[in-house]
Amino acid sequence: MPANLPPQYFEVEKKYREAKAPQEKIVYLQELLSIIPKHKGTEKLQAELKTKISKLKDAMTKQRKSKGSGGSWYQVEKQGAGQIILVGFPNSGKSSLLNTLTNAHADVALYPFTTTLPQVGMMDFENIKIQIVDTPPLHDDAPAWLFGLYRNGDLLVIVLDCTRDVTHDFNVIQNALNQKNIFLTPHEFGDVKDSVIVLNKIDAQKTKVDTFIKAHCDEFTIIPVSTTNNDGLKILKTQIFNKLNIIRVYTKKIGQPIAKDDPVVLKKGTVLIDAAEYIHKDFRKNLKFARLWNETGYSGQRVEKTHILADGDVIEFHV
Ligand SMILES: Nc1nc2c(ncn2[C@@H]2O[C@H](COP(=O)(O)OP(=O)(O)O)[C@@H](O)[C@H]2O)c(=O)[nH]1
Ligand SMILES: [Mg+2]
Repeated sequence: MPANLPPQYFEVEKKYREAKAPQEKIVYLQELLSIIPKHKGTEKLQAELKTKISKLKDAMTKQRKSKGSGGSWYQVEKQGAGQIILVGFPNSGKSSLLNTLTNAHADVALYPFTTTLPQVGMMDFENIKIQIVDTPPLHDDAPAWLFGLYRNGDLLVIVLDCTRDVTHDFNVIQNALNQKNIFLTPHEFGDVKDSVIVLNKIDAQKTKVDTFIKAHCDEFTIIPVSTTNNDGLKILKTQIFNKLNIIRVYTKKIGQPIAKDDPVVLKKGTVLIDAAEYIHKDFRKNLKFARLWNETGYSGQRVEKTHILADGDVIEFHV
């Protein structure tokens, strides 16, 4: 056991040991993983936790298959180029946002707690699709699986209601997340969860949102929107894409023209040889060279296997 684990680790570990339901155990194990400082000395422990998580998940899948139901536990399988989780209080406009950004038809209501289960839609962004997950509201009795959903998502979109005190609401949300070891800003313990803050209902603004923006704009990406008149939604879509830290790479067949319609989605920072292997597992071994086209200066030049790819790159593999 590495000696330098933070005290929180042991608190959460205790909860893990006491937890009975496998889904609850998974939540605590994921929390432990996020708390562990990431360095060589903790690699073994990280691997052990990951194994425990996957064993529990396997057991749950088997149980679901044999019993036909997994109990009141919800997780959303990832689809598309990234998974966005909407986070917020009742009535902040999460379901409205899901419906406007995607083809989903989630219930929207004047009264809170309309959404009790995660609802999913796919958002078109240029030539890719991004998954948006609407969630039950965050409140004192929010179920443990809700935090599992937050933790597992690629990006949290925190939806605040401009007709309320957004500074207060944001602080409450941030505290609730911190208590579950989900941190939106750099912190001594735990990883940082990527986020975007949406100031919804900007059409009906009652409180001063300027103060909030001034106080938080250095640390956060903040986007005022209205699902009623669609203000800000285009900017929101672009920011969601930017925050996902992904790139779209296109492959071109030798002798064929460039077609930029069906990209491969990769993590920002991916190098050519890893992209090659992702596209075809034999390419790592067989790749002789590759040529690159893009809008920032390449027009078919040969590039190194360690070349870092960028959004919009077109590659021609020679094997
Ligand atoms: N004025 C205004 N009202 C909105 C906006 N977005 C949502 N609403 C209203 O806010 C209420 C709650 O919306 P809903 O999407 O159900 O919120 P949820 O509980 O977070 O899912 C509904 O009455 C919506 O019509 C907006 O941009 N402007
Ligand atoms: Mg809702």
